[in-house]
Amino acid sequence: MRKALIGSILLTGLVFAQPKIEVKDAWVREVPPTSKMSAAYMVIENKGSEADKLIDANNNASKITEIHETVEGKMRRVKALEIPAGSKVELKPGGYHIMLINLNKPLKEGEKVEITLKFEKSGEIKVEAPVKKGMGGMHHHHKH
Ligand SMILES: [Cu+2]
Repeated sequence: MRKALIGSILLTGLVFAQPKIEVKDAWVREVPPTSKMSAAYMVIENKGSEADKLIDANNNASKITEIHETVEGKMRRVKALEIPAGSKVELKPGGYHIMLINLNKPLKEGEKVEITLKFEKSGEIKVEAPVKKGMGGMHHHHKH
């Protein structure tokens, strides 16, 4: 409310403060046939003037989707991932990631996973993430 008010005064009422989310470079890690889990990585950029939060995710390759972060080699679930105004958050091996749990089938390079990200203010954003062979970070990833 206050932000909107200040914004409208500063911008002579033309623009209200709002987030503008863009997702790019999404990919999912290829996993061995025995693995029931994988992870998705991407860059989430907020080009808007207000922060937003990633609050949920879904995908068509696994039964469960969680937002995770890796701290000191261990993964833990996070409830929400803040995307501050005018900045970007990188989901990458060893850091934040979207965890795909109970895969419907093993993921092979060249396939695509459809991921739906749900933001608090921006709503749902769908991305197509190609499956790629991961580089590094794998070791951390499997130490659950
Ligand atoms: Cu994880």
